[in-house]
Amino acid sequence: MKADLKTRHGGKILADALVAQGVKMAFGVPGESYLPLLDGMHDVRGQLQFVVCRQEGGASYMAEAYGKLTGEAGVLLVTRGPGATNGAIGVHTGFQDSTPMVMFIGQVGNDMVEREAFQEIDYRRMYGQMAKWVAQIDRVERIPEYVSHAFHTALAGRPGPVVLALPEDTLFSEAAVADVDRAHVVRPGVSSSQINELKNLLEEAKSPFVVAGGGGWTREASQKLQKWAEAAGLPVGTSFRCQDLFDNRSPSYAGDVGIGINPKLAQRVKDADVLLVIGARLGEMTTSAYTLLEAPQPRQALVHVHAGAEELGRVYRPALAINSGYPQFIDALPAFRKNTSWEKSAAQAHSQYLEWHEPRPMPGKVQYGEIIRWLSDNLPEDTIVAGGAGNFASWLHRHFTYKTFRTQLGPTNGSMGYGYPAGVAAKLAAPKRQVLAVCGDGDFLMNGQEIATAVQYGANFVALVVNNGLYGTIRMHQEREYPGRVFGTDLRNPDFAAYARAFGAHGETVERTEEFAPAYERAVKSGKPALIEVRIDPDAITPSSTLSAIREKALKSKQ
Ligand SMILES: Cc1ncc(C[n+]2csc(CCOP(=O)(O)OP(=O)(O)O)c2C)c(N)n1
Ligand SMILES: [Mg+2]
Repeated sequence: MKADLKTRHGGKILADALVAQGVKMAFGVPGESYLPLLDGMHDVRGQLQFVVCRQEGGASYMAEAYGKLTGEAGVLLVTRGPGATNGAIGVHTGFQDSTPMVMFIGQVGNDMVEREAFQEIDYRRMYGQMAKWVAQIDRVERIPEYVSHAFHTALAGRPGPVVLALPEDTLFSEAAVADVDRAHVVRPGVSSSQINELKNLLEEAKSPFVVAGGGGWTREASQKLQKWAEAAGLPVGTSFRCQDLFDNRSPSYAGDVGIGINPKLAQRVKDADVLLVIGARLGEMTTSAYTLLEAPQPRQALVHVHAGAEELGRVYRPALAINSGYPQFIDALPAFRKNTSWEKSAAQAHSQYLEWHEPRPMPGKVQYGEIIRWLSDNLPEDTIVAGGAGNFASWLHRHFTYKTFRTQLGPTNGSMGYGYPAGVAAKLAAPKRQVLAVCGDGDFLMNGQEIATAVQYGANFVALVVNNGLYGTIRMHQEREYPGRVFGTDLRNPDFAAYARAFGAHGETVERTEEFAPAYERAVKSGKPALIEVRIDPDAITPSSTLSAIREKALKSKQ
C-alpha cells in the first residue's frame, strides 16, 4: 500500500472515478445492492448530481439522451435484476444510436454468485449483444482501471454503451488506490491517398449526393461540412433522426433520408452516381428497408466514412471505405470549386424539400402540421426538440426546420417512451436552452411517470402529447395489411392535462389549432414543467394520408 494514498471503500473509489472522468450528472434509481456507491456519491454531491428517476426505463433514456446531446458518456445507475431489466431499453437505444453511455449495475456478492441469489443475473450474458463491452469488477483495487476502460470504450470509434456490474463485496471492500485521469476520445483519421481517391471519384461525378448521420459528430464538423458542400454546390441529406447535422435552411439541404422519405429524394439517392455517406450506418430506416442502395453491391459508387471499422462493408461493399472520425475526415476534405451542374441539382433538391416540408390540410379541428410549423417558426434556434416513436413523430420530422447542431433527440431504434425522459435530461443538461418534447398518447404513458422527476428537479420544459386514442402506427399497418380487422390498437386515455397537474406540473388541452399558440405561451410562462395535450382526429394518421383512405385502398386491392 502506498503511504500517500487514502484507504477508501469501493463505493467511494467508484464515485471519485466518475468525478475524475468529468461526469457531472448521473441518472438512475437507487438499490440496496449499491449502497456504498450512493455513500461515495454523498461525498462528491457538489460535483456530481444524481438525478433520481421513477423507473429505470426513464432513467436509461435520460442517460442516453444526455450522451447524445453532450457527446460525453451518459451515466446510468441501477440495481440488480429488476433495475437491470427495466434499464435495458436505453442501452438498446444507445447501441443503435451510437451514443456513449456507461451503465453500472449492482450485483450479488462473489460469496453467493451463480446460486441464483436474490435478483441475480449474469450481466455479461444478458447484455452481451446490447452493449459494446460488459464486465464485472471483482476486485476493489481495480475499480479505477475498469472505469477508465469503460469510458475509453464508450467514447471510442463508433460510440456506444458499456455495462459494468458491481458485486457487493467489491463495493464494500476497501483499498488504497490512485484515481485515473479522464479518458481520451479515440477516433481514427483519414489518409491522403484516400482523400485523393475521393477527389478523383467526385471530379468524375455527374449526380453526387452526400448523406450525414450517426453519432460522434461535433458542432464544428457539422458547420464545416455545410460550408464545404455549399461551396461545391453539393446536395446533402441527413440520415434517420439526424436532421440536426445540417442546417435545414441551407440551399444544399435536400431533406432527411429516413422513414416516410420524400419519394423525390428517394429517387435522387437511387440515381446518384457517387454517394458520399459520412457517419450513417446505412441501416434499415435510412435505406428504406435496403432499397435505396442494392445490397451487397450498390449501383452508386459508395464512399462510406465511418468511425467504426466493422461498419464498413457490413451490408454494402463500398467503392471507397474510410475508417475515420467525422471531424478528422471533414478537416481533410479537399476544396472543390463550385460545380454549376451539381448546384442546379442541389437547388432542385432543396426546392423539392421545401415543397415536401409544407403542411397539408388534415381531417379534424386541429391542424397538427400547422402547430409544428408554428413551433419551428417561433422557438429559439437552439431549442432542443426531443421526440419519441409513433406516427405523431412523422409531422415533426417533416415540418420542423432544424437549424443548429444537436437540436434533435430521437431514438433511431424507434423505441417508444423516449421523448419525455429525453426532454427531462436535455433541460437538466442545458438549463438555459428551451426544450420541447413531442410525444404520442401511447408513447408518453410509457414514461409519463418521469413528470415527477421533472417537477422534483425543476426541469421546466414543454411536452406535447399528441392524442389520437390509438397506437396509431400499428393501426395504420393493420388497416393496410388486414383492412377492417382492427385489433389491440385502441387506447382509452386519461385526461393528460389533469395527470400533469396531479404531479404539480402545468397542464393544457388543445382541441383547435388556434388554441395552441396561447396555450404554449401560458405553458412557458407557468415556470413549471408543462404538458399540452393536442387532440387530433384519429383519421389523420400521417402528414399526407388518412386511415380511411389506407383501409379503402387495401380493401380494393384485396377484391
Ligand atoms: C417500446 C416499444 N413498444 C412497442 C413498439 C411498437 N410500436 C411502434 S409505434 C407504436 C404505436 C405508437 O402509438 P402512439 O405513441 O400513440 O403514436 P401514434 O402512432 O398513435 O401517433 C407501437 C406500439 C415500439 N416501437 N416501442
Ligand atoms: Mg396515438
